[in-house]
Amino acid sequence: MTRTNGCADPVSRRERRAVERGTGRHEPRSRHDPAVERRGGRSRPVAFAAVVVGVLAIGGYLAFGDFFGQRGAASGDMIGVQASMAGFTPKEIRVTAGQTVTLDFWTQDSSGHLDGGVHTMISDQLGIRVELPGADAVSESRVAVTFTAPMTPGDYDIYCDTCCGGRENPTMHGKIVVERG
Ligand SMILES: [Cu+2]
Repeated sequence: MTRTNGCADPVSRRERRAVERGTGRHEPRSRHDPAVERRGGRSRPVAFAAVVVGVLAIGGYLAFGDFFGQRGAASGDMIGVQASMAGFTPKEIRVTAGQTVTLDFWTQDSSGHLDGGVHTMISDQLGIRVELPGADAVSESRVAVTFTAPMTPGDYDIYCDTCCGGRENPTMHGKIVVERG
């Protein structure tokens, strides 16, 4: 066999290496041969460790990054609002003009106490009209309410029309406060 260039075909290279291993074992040589090192298994644990570190990093980011990130996002993108016989909690929901917001609208009240079995969140100005079924089989019932805040800053009324006197009862009102961006 004649040596042609560095890019010998894989089969003949493998054969040649097999011959070298069979005929003479020179430790120093194999230590300098990257292919032998790779097969020696030293890099496999390293690769495995790298994968583990990667998974932990991603997992940690998802678990804690999200947790910490929520402090910033909570005031913006996802806001919890509870409906009860006391009205909305919190009563004031602060958003930024033009911002798309999702309210996590939830209740622990059972449907038997509510007209039509639901609380509602209604805002004529913001075009919100949502029914939240009572929590019967589960401990909490919830529904996501997504809307885009108007560009005009100000207070926008929301109310529940299905309990405790509904719209006529001041307690059943809350407000979405739109602040300048
Ligand atoms: Cu209600």
